[in-house]
Amino acid sequence: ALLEEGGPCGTLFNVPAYVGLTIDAVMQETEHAFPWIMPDKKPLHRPLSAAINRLYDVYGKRGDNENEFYSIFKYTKVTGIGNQAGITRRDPSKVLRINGKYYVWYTLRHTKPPKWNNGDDETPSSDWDLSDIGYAVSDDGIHWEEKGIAVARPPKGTVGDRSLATPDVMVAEGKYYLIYQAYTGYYWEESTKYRDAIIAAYPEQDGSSYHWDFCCASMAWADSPEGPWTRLDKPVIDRGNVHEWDNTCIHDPYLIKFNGKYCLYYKSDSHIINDNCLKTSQQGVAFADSPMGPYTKSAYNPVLISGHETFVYPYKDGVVAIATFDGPEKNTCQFSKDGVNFEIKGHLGLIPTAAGPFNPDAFADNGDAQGITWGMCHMRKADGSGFYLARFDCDLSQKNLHPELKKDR
Ligand code: AAL
Repeated sequence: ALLEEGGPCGTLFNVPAYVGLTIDAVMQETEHAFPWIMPDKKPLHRPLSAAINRLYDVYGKRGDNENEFYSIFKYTKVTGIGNQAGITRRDPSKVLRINGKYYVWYTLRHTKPPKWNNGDDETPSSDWDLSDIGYAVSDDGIHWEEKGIAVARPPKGTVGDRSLATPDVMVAEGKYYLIYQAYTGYYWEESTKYRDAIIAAYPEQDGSSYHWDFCCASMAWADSPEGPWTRLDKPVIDRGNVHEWDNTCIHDPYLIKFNGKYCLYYKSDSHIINDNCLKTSQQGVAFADSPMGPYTKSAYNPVLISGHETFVYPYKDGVVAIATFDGPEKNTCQFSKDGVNFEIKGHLGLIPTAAGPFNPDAFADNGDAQGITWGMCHMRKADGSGFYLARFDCDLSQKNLHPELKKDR
């Protein structure tokens, strides 16, 4: 029964432990979170272990149940954009509420089955190849109606002609913006050229591990969430040069407004080792004064040394980033006052993969963001043929909940 929904772990990426569990099993699994109760003062009359010292010095009386940076996660099957043979839906955007309805955008692929890294004009080379940006609406976040394609791939010869994937959405200055990974060229030809340039610059390092998922992020804008969308057909943020930490890709672009700036968080990795680069998934941020950029990468990048897909939200007067399943700080909830320097505040388990939270104040920039209580994420199909969307619920919010969030509880 445990293998009913999820398949065995893939070989391509680390995948979270719950991939092999049914959604129901994951819900049971995550419903246990025991609080701790302890005396006020550290005992001085007996020897204390390192762990007991940490309990008093680092964690204190505050149990995880009262920690705003801690939550369990529950998972719920959804209708309309859930598990469906032959269709992949993955990497959902944040969820928006517009005129009383929830909207989500995601990678939508309805093609022949992928041949990993070996596709052709009609056969995808990965689960997110030959995709477009789809979207769906819902009254309750559980029953969704797929409305179809929001942004389709452009004609050949244009940035993003091979695949558009992994979108996020922003509302700013009276317009809607979608940002997404844009893959260009047959077999990601452009990417291969770029990979070869890295190999040529570092001949002494093992080029065989350079992966092929090279892309930039591009954008489209619209006056309404229903479109029509106007694609920019050019990068709004591009990979770094061969010597930089983000020399492979701009993945998982995610937009918030913070401290007066449009902030674009993204994941990258380098596959080269030098003073700027290490081989693991990392995340950086870029800032702009206008929604469509230009986005200037922070000189401090990377700002997170762990996590796979970006999972950030404004919180109080700062920004929370959740590091999922890669790197030394995996499974942590981190907080930053300036959006750049993050500190670990909580440890999490069974974190949603590729989460797109319902984030009512993602763009409010009022120094009092309320956090999140649910969102959408993706799950792997049991037969490994693709992914589908599910809902997660959590409590990563202030006690005094945002009216929008309160309504949802
Ligand atoms: C995801 C994301 C990006 C990658 C691929 C599709 O989970 O990290 O979007 O390119 O996998």
